[in-house]
Amino acid sequence: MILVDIQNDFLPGGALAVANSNEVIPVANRCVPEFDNVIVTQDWHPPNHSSFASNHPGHHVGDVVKVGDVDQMLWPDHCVQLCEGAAFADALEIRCDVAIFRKGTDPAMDSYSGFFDNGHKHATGLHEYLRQHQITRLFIMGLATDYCVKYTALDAVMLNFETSVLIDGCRSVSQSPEDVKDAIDQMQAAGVQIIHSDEIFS
Ligand code: VGL
Ligand code: ZN
Repeated sequence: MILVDIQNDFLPGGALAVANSNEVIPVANRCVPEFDNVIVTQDWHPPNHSSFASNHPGHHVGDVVKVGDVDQMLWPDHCVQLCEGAAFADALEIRCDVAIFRKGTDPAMDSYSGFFDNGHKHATGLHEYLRQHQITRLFIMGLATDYCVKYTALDAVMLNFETSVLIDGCRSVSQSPEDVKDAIDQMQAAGVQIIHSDEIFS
């Protein structure tokens, strides 16, 4: 199971708060004991990261700029390396030896997916880790449905993993139902199974 970015800055009160995101924590805590392998991704940006609007004078949060040849949505400063906002949610019950894959560490390139940066140039090591552990089936949940969950799930099916997203364990940045449906449709069209976490208890 892959828990995507369940970090303080994405929780209510955080720098990039996702509405109702705290509700994913009990879902994660209920599911985690069912899996032999639990992996977490961690958004982990340097202070000069190119996804921060503060690093683009004259631009604002929500603007889209070109960084190299990649479109970059601008965000508030969030998940800065070693800061409290980048820490995992206190209430998240994960073992201290859980496998952590950090992403967004290159100042010049954002990384929504837990597998690759947005330019698909650098791998985080997650694919290699899954191969080494002979894992072929993935269950993904976390934050946010329309960004890091979506891109992680899309890369997972592209890499031929049998991939399910536990949708009740996800919350989205966008509060527009059309945007959420669009993210879900994109995942399903690519071959991601969208399921409820209850379906893993059988
Ligand atoms: C995320 C925006 C910026 C996410 C991370 O975890 O979905 N979204 N950085
Ligand atoms: Zn980020």
